[in-house]
Amino acid sequence: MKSIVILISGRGSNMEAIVHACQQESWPARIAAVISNKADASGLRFAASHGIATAVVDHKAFTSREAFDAELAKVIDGFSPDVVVLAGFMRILTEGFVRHYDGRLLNIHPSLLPAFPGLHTHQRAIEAGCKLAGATVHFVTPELDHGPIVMQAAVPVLAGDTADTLSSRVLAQEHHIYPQSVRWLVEGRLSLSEGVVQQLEGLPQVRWGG
Ligand code: NHR
Ligand code: GAR
Repeated sequence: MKSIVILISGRGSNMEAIVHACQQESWPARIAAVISNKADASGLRFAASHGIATAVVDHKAFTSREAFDAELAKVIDGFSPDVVVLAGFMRILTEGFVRHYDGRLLNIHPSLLPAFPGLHTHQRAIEAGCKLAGATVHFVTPELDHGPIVMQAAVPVLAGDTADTLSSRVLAQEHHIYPQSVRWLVEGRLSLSEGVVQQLEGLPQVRWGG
């Protein structure tokens, strides 16, 4: 049985999708803990109500990113995870932290990387006149939103879209591709070898949400 720790900062709908898929599809894994950098993250209530351990490591209580990351890693490692999942986690992580979880740390980013790394992706995609938007699951590397890509989902950008309408279309796809990717990682069907994604043949790597 593998252990998964999920990091959130807010609503945690991707975390919920992973918790449900893990239970309903009987993954060889359990969600050992949900950890937030914000005490008021609403996702913590969902986790607690599902009997999952929760913890808060408030970044504002630390004077440096290194000190925050060191405490965060200590709390995470208390759950001995095989896999660590960033699900709407909003703090940039230091190189030391990322290297400690090499090959075990996944993120979902709400754009078709390498387009639009960083924040405000939906507004930027609309302003750029993109006809396609989407989400990307990737292994986390020190360079923000530049890690090896595992899976992408694409959706159309429709006339009249706002950042809100586009983000909810993308989010619905995130809830498919993120649990799928985490499942492959805990099942050993997906791994990272010297910075390159190794994936068993036949696993879909793209999804269309049009
Ligand atoms: N850390 C590393 N080293 N590499 C990545 O690829 C990371 C990462 C940490 C988080 C998620 C990412 C996203 O999917 C992620 C990927 C936060 C920011 C950010 O600017 C940017 C990208 C992501 C997460 N955070 C501000 C900061 O100063 C705070 C913003 C806020 O609190 O609202 O850390 O988009
Ligand atoms: C998701 O769209 C996720 O891709 C994005 O924030 C949302 C979190 O929703 N992540 C980032 O922007 C990371 N910087 P959720 O809390 O409901 O999963």
